[in-house]
Amino acid sequence: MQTKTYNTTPYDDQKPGTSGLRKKVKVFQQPGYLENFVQSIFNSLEDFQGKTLVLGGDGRYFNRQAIQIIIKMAAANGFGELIIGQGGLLSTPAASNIIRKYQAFGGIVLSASHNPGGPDEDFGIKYNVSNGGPAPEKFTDALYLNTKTISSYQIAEIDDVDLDCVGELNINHLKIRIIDSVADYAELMAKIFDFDLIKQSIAAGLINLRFDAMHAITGPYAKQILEGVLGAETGSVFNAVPLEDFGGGHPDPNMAHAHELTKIMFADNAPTFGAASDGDGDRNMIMGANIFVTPSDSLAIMAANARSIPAYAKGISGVARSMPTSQAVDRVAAALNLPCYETPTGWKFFGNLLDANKITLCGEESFGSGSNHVREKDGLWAVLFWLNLIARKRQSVADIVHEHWQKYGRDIYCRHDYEAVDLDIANGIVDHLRRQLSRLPGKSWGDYTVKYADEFSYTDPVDNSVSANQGIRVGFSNGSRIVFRLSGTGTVGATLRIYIEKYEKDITQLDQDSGQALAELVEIAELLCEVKKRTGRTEPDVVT
Ligand code: VG1
Ligand code: CO
Repeated sequence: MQTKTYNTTPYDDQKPGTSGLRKKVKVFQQPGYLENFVQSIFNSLEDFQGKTLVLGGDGRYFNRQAIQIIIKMAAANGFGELIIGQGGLLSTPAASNIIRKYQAFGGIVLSASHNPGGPDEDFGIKYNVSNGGPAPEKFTDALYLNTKTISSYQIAEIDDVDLDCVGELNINHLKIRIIDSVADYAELMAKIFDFDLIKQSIAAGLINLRFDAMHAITGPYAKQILEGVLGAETGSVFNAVPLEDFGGGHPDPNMAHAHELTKIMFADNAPTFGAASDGDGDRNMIMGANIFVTPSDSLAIMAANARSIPAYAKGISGVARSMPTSQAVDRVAAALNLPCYETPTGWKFFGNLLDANKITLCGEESFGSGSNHVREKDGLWAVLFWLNLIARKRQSVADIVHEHWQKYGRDIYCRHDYEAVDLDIANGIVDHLRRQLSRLPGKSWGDYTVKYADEFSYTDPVDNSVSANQGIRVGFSNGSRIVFRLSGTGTVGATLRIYIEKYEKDITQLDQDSGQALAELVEIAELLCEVKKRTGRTEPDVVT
């Protein structure tokens, strides 16, 4: 195999964010841009010669071209085997599973997740390590340094690989395997959940489900598992064909973007269960007839009921949530006497805790939950968890949620996102918040008295690495909390996220409207951060 070395010069904007490098497709299409980043990944790795690399993506625009380039670069850099999802497709959790199952050295996952796709939209790339999880910060920091000094990259002069045919191909010392994207994942799910029970409940009409794949990667996975294996009616999974531009939509499973599902679930005679997943299949939204389950509640309910699921029947070792996620799961952990960890935003921070078996379940407010079965969050897994739970409890989603609130109280929650904010203004908001921190404790607005105000810093309990500046927290003496942080996944300007929660334990007040319940805290948030004043906007772009 001939390989060619190309000279290149660094791009200065290749710093990985919360989940890899995300940029507009046009940025990735600049000469050498993708190649620089991929070569910098390889330059940050050691001892991978002859080893296996997993490759797959969410199928968005530029996925196929990028995969062909990466195949040639991996070949030139000396990998011994490439395992690639058919058509270049692998959901993020499926890629994590393949890395673990076939004991690969690592994997490259091509995805910009919930961001829109198409020639003028977003593309993304990230590296996952041998435990199947996103590379830790230590690695992404080293990778970024490499992108700043790169001077050449290597390409093997081989033909494009036919990605559509499952099979094996040998080119000199390199083996390329194109595998069925769904099979291994479906097998894993069947080991975790009681498929027979779910199947019976669907057949008996106890569960009548709709799944919105949002024209993204979970389409084929959900079709095969929910309709094929579990017997849901044909058409239960809709928007099931992955499209390069997600049909022009925003593949983010929340009520703002999954309109079609939301309409179905809030109609008269709504199905009993509704769910959606995102661009790369790691997020989930859970709904019942006329009810939406917040992701923070979903995590808490899963933790409280884990023993109902075969894989967790013997109990769980602990739980973790990202810092902005509501404290609902903390209450369950306290009641069950389980360790509970608070990590920075992003799945990479759960990896060590899972590997060390300090936790079994974890989740984020951003519609992500998962367990020790892989090292990514997993949308369809969460859906199957709920289906298994409903089948076991023989209760509606609404009843499960209400019963949980009765027992633990309710953490009323919402997130406000201000997108594409001018970078200087956004940084000014964060500086303004920082400057107030020391003066806030003791300050009151109505019933809300500030108990603590700080900037979250995390020390990993396994390797003691420290991640500072992970968001600003303002906690009140009544348990309410406001968190501010800038997104690390956007591609235009800055996105300010404001997370608001209030704890309600009065059982006569559990059903209040969250907008009304949180209105006062929303006002306090504005007094603190001045986002409306400083941007001239009147409301957030997205409320979830
Ligand atoms: C967002 C979410 C975060 C999630 C990340 C990746 O990050 O808030 O919880 O882990 O996306 O999810 P940020 O930095 O924009 O807030 V995905 O589904 O985009 O891989
Ligand atoms: Co995602």
